[in-house]
Amino acid sequence: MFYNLLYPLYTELSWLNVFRYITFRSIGAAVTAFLVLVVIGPWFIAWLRKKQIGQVIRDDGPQSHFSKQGVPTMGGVLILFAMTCSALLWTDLRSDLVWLLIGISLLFGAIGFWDDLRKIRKGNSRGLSARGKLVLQIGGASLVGLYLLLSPNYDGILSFPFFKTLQPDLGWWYLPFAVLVIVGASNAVNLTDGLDGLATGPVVVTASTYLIFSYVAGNALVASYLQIPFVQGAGEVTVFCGAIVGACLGFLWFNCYPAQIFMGDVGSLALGGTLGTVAIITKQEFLLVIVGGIFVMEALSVIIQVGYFKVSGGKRIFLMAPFHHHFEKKGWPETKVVVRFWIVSIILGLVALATLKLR
Ligand code: 57M
Repeated sequence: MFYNLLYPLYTELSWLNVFRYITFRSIGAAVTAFLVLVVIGPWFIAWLRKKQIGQVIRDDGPQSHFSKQGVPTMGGVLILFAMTCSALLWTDLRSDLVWLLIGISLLFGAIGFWDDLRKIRKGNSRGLSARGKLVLQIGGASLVGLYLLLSPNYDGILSFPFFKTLQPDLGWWYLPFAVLVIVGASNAVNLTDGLDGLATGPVVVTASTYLIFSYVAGNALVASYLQIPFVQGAGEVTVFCGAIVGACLGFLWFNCYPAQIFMGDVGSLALGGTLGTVAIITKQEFLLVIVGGIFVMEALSVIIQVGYFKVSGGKRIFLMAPFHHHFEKKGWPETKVVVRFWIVSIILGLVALATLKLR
């Protein structure tokens, strides 16, 4: 909005020219989202407590989690509010990519909201059926993939980190691939969100990495020099990533150990789906496997655990899946698991950035 309303006035007030710059607007989006979270957070947490919108703790989980019963949840509502307000203020509202990101974040957020509400109403940790959630997610992700593939500026060509000449064109097969990336990312973040701040930290790292990649992808000269696909209008994705980073840093202010609030499925499904969509829009899908390695590792640990459990007649590879629970069961304190996962996430973010030069 600022770009659309204030920048055109720079002929009258020259300093308004600053709203033209992606970097300035990305920082503005991050700071705005952060402040919205930090200012409204205490009030929102108190309101959730008053309404008894608290986490139901499963009885088969780690013993250390039982004390978390009743911690306010659905903090993702505030994350989405801050992200959306900040994006509407700081992005170019004529950008279809911005509306695509706002749409997918609110749609996946609504799926998670419905799931969280059912858990709270039923007083147990079983919300929407896994199948029901999956169908809704696939539907939403398909709409995003269809829109992009029907856009003149978009194609089904895949790019790979490290291999600049490997650029297969999937054609319409890109649609199921895009759905896999968006739905996979959404559920992987959902599985990761099982310790205080555990998902929030890697989301900040991932969004920060894509903030840089989308900035580069949106600049034809730099994209060509670094041999990554040029994406018309990706600069507005940069500003949106700034809003994600700011909102999640603000949420982490309250979600760090001992958490005063959990994001709920409304937050984890939305953030994962949005990051998956950012990866698709910027044509850096495989980069998500690198920078989002924590999410990949957590999801894989569940797949391996459940698969081995079935084929081995009840044996387990990990003490408990997802992977973070394995370390809890080994006796690591929750904060040690979380900070070490953050450290790995930051290293993976640096490796992802290094692929810009290693081509
Ligand atoms: C998403 N949700 C947390 C909170 C958060 C197939 C199976 C692997 C599914 C998986 C599962 O149920 N996943 C659901 C993870 C839950 O967090 C809520 O959910 C939202 C995110 N979706 O925002 O609202 C619990 O996580 C803890 N938490 C924190 N701090 C936070 O900031 O401490 C969350 C956020 C919260 C709180 O305790 O209640 C979750 O863990 O459910 N199942 C599991 O992850 C279970 N694993 C398991 O069953 N493993 C089996 C098989 C199936 C693989 C095995 O290893 O043999 C574990 N989770 C729980 N109990 N709660 C272990 C059992």
